[in-house]
Amino acid sequence: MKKVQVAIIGSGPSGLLLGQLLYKAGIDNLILEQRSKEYVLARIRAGIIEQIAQDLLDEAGVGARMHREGLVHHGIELAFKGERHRIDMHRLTGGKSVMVYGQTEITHDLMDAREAEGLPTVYEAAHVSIHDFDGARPRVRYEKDGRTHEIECDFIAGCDGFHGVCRASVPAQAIKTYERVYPFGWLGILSDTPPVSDELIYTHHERGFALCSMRSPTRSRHYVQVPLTEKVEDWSDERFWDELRARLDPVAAERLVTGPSIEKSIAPLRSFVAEPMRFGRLFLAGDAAHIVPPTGAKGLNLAASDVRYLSRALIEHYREGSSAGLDHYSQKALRRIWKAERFSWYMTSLLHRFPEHGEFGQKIQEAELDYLVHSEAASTSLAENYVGLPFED
Ligand code: RFL
Ligand code: PHB
Repeated sequence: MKKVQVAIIGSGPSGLLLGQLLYKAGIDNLILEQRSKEYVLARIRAGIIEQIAQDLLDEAGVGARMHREGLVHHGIELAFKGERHRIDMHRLTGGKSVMVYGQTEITHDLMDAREAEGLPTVYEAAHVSIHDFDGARPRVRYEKDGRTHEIECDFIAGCDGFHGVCRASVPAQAIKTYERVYPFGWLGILSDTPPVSDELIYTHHERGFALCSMRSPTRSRHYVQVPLTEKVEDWSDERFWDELRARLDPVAAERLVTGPSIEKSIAPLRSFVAEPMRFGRLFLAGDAAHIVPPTGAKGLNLAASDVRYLSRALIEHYREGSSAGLDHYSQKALRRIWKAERFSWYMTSLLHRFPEHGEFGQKIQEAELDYLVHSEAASTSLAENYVGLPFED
């Protein structure tokens, strides 16, 4: 039977980044991915990278293109009651910033580095299943080209996202989950049009939330809040642009440049945490263990921070024979996760229209936004969470 030190399930950002960091430390690993490489690369998702995630990509040796092509952002804009207000994150956090660089590009860079080093990834691995992770010799089984393969490993890293097989393989009595499903989703489009502004605009409006984001000076990413009953087929590009324009402040609406969409999709919004994140020799990381609504731009960044804890713990285990890092992984990661869950829930509650909250709810949101942009203390709290809280270890 084939053997590997760490079997990684999933080639999203969590799995790829973990694989690269372990490889750099001399720990051999195999990635099993159920989809094709092209499918994984076609998914348009996150776009805001915190400093800690940037540092980790540098550590993994894949940060060069991000530093060349990414856009450094020092602030964000909050719009409500038809006016925009800037939150100067750089000043409020003593010099911190975030990077605008697409998850697709990060995935690309990590896949290229993995290929260049000749590290193994099995794409289109069907019926992946994990076994004996509560014992000393876990195994992973999958099918490929009509044959069944089995791999023995020391550890399994469950980096297979929210719908993956790893969390689902844990006995129900060993895991507790916490969840909030929001009564709306985000309809997003990608287009080769210049961004409305140099910085992201998060807009509160009685018609619903809107976000103007970007991938480059010539490529924009926009979102509008829609009810969960909406179907993407019912949204022509024109309808999308009209709805977005109706929610923007007059200056942004005037500046909005429209064009054909390259991608259009609806994502539901959810908060979710599974505790713990370790089951014997199985460790969950990223979306496999938790989901945040995208309003705080934290999903990908949390995945990176899990991988930082997990990679250090595995390296400590192999180098020093110590299990301390592995034993504390779940507790340390969850402490950070719950703070990002809180922030993402807060930003979602602040900026979206909740029909059941009525006009009173809308007035409270406007009062909170007014307080937020005029109070140094409240702005600082927002800024330090947005750029990413520091590690506490
Ligand atoms: P991923 O990226 O979901 O990758 C998991 C990988 O595992 C594979 N997989 C399996 N492989 C083998 N066997 C199985 N049984 C498997 N089951 C699944 C999947 O094919 C996939 O390749 O998780 P990871 O690596 O933890 O990364 C997390 C981030 O992708 C995620 O947090 C963010 O993208 C979340 N997210 C967003 N975050 C933001 O910060 N800003 C955003 O705008 C934003 N938009 C989004 C998002 C997530 C979305 N999802 C998950 C539906 C938009 C969407 C649509
Ligand atoms: C994005 O560019 O896709 C994006 C940016 C900020 C968010 C969510 C998504 O809060």
